Amino acid sequence: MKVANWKDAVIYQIYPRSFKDSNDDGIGDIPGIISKLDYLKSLGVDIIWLSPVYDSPNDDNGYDICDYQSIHKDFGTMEDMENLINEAKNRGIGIIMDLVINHTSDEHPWFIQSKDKTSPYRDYYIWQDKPNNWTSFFGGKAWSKVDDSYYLHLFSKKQPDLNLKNLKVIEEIKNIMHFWLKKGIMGFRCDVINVIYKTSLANGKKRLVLTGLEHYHSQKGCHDILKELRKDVMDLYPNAFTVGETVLVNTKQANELILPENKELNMVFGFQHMETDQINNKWFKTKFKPKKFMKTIFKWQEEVFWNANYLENHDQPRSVSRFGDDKKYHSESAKMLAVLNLTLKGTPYIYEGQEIGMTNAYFDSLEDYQDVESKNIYQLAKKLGFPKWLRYRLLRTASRDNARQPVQWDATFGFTKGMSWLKENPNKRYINVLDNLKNEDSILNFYKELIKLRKSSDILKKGDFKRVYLSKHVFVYERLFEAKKLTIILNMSKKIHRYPFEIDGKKILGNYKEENNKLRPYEAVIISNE
Ligand code: TEU
Ligand code: CA
Repeated sequence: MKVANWKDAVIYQIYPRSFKDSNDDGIGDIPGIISKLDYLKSLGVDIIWLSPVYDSPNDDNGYDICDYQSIHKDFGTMEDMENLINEAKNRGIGIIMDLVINHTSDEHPWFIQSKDKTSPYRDYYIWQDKPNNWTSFFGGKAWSKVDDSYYLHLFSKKQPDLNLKNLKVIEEIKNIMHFWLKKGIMGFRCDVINVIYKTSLANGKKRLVLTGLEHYHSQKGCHDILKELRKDVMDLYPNAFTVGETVLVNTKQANELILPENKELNMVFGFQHMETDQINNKWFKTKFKPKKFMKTIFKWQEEVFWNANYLENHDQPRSVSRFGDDKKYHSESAKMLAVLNLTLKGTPYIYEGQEIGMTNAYFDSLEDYQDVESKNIYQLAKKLGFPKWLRYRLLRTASRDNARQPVQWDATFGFTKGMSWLKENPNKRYINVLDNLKNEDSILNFYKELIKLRKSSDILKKGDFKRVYLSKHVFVYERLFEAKKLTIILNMSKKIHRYPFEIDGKKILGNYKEENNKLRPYEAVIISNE
């Protein structure tokens, strides 16, 4: 069956470790994913973004790769992977995989050999006699010592940065991309792709986080590499595409990476909307302000050539807990966020479990957290003298484990019959796929209805975006295509609000006009002018 192209598709992210376990070892795996392909098809998924399944010591749950052309035994075999690609294709579902080329695992044979100063692999990585003052995304210094040398790692010390100035490394990357594209995948989600090129290793300007950023953020050398990978690899495969994960980019920098005439990436995940409820960095969360959030989303809709629209992923807290209300208005706010996610201009991305309104973890013990970033930050906070209550707050509000609890398939759990690698959420009793499938008014069935609407609508797939109204809690925007128009009204609060103005048209979703022009808490309405 034909797969939708990336501009018309609805894309679903699978974090394989937490999706579905087929052999009860407590870890999600590829046969587990295959067993859920019909579920994904019925949801309306066109393309799956599969987070890393390659061989890895799992210091960063697979984002530390030690063999790019392999499958980690926890996830299955290469045959399983080929089977997944084919079974998905038989259902008209494409697959993109994670391309992690900023760094490898320190257990990759390249790095092991590079520790020898005379090895031809020495300058596959970035070695110096002494460190500069750069700091890591995961807190602490960005350099670690081996013998009498230091190597750069922008992430964990077990994720040494590759040297993308080395043409041999570029050739290795091309081979990796060809290897997977030849197996029939549709492309790549490119991990931290705008920090891969370090123009200089000079000391950076002192920053609270990411000292050194100005030497590697969105550099010209990065653009040159992306143009080369596009020309020498991606363009050889029809319908193949790339979506870049691009930290700290503004709309101008996003466009430089995705404008068709630049021939680099097809789209990028920006973070600016994800940074509206924090002070300086993700660990210092502030109270969510819908207006600040939506102002950023409107700006990206108006200024960026084509958006990759997402509200959560394996690194971010759950959107219903963060931007909605996972207590009193759980269903209403999850549905309102679904309307936002699926009516914006650009390709919508849904993260596993978002379609049933899975919530943050709310772990009550430190031992429950598994994420390397969270553990590093907790220890750094302890070293800095943060009181225990504050250290816990950092984790409860911002740990990536909030997004990594296994998918709740039924009220008993349904993910595994073994001991899950990460503690499941007790709210699985009432937030789970099976109950959602049975309840026609569920969040899951609302997603199905919305995805069907989106895929049948040229206005939503191709139409222009126009902001109409932005207030403290109520937001109105239009999607326009030829003479057709959809007006989307969102109440992003617990309060009841009046409609900001009369809107003529036919309600195609929501309860417009049946409540004498009132918007109920977390009400979302779509009105058509046809
Ligand atoms: O994340 C990039 C990154 O900067 C993350 O630290 C993210 O911005 C932050 O956690 C937001 O809360 C990518 C992958 O998505 C992440 O899972 C990896 O840990 C990281 O790169 C290193 O590969
Ligand atoms: Ca398993």
